Amino acid sequence: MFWIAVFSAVFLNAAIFAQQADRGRFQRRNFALIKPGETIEEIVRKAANVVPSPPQFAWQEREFIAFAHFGMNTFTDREWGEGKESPSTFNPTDFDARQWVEVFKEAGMKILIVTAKHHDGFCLWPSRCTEHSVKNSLWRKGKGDVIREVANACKEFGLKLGIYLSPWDRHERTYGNSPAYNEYYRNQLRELLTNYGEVAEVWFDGACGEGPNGKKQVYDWHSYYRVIRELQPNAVIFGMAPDIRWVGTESGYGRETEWSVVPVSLQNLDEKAASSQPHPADGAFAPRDLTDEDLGSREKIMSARALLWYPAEADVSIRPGWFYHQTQDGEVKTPEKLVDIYYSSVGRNAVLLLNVPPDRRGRIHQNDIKSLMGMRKILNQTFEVNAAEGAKVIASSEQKEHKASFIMDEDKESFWTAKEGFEPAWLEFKLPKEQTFDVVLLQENILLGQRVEKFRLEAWNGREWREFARGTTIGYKRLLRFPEVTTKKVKLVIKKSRTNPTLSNFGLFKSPF
Ligand code: FUL
Repeated sequence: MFWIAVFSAVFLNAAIFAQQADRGRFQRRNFALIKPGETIEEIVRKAANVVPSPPQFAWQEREFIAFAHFGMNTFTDREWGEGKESPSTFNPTDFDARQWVEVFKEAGMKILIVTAKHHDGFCLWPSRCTEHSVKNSLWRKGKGDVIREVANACKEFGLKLGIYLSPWDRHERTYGNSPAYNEYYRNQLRELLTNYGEVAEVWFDGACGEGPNGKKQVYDWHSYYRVIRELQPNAVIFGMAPDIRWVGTESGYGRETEWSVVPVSLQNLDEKAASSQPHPADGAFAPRDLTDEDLGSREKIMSARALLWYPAEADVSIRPGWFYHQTQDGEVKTPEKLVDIYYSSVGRNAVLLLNVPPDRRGRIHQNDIKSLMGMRKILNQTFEVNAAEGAKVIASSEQKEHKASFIMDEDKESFWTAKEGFEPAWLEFKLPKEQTFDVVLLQENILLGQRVEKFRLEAWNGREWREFARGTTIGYKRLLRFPEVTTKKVKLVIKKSRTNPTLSNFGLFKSPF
């Protein structure tokens, strides 16, 4: 089914904090305000120094997230339920959350987001707010709690828990009576964010199929954010929310040029107010069009009043539907397709949210497991050996505390940066011996901001440098694929950057194909 992006009332958070990475010299923040009359150079410089908040950074580093659509629709064979379904219809025959989480862990996923409530309003936990939940089902004689079992399994296997709580509710009778439903929704959030330990992500879906003559609920998003900030201060909020933005498709494919810093419009906030509160801009920014091909170029930020670190999450299902349907057992995406999606999401500065819907037993189907494991195997084979390991690195310019050699060391936090004003910058990697590769990995140190706008890669063929790949943005992670290259020397030329570029990681890999 499709996400209906109704972003009219999205307001954005902008936490203020100092970045350790910069030894406290600057107060770096995940937003910047633009004053009237600022030049494009000043705006570009500001954009280059906007950084993720600590929860946004932690989320980005997790890279690959599992989504589990499970609920009433699993048993009615639908994608959108009506809300009139009897709770007794929900009856998994062999429910096993440990099996889900074990599979997701093996696949390399770091968070599991589960549909606590989908649009039909049926709750997978025994909510005190409604009778429409597992407590009135036959499953575990009404004593079951899917969220509890999933949360426990996540704890056991070391995954973080995420919650999808659909704002659109086709069962709840207060829906459409705005204040009453807002209260209902907040109470449900409270239950989920209090009783199940740490929650790493809350997923706000924008879908509503009520149509022009349907119920009109005005969501009080700000009050929802307040509940989340209070109860789970380290959680990120996705979608109709301040922290994480929808990439704009449900295909798993992100943009070639993906800026994590995007313009947002400003609503009643001044710099002083922003600097004095922990979540100053929850409710202060309203984003513009978030599905455009170009969101963050110089042209786009030029006329912005405010800029925000607002990174992309790419959601996609392993099957045609979001929920399990037996008829789709033969349509599970192949390992090769999933690998292509990985390169086009994680490899393009987004986080991948892959939906793998449990079946009517309450388990992950063997076909899905096969594809996931196939994907993992290809990725492991590809990224096992970095052909650039041991390379000697020289740079057109480097800072004393951030030398070119730091790119190749084991320390994840160390990085290279050029001196300011020394663009275009280049880096030369002298490999210990001749190597053959067809994948390159690049990572900027986003704790200082996202900066690179254009780069190319060249290989030395014994006589001259030959270009073999090029790109625009890098961001947290950029992966590029190209026909095999064999060489002893590789050069990265950063043709354009918003300010002195950084690089924290570089890799050359050979895919198994
Ligand atoms: C959409 C929903 O309508 C779908 O059912 C699904 O949950 C998807 C992830 O988001 O907006």
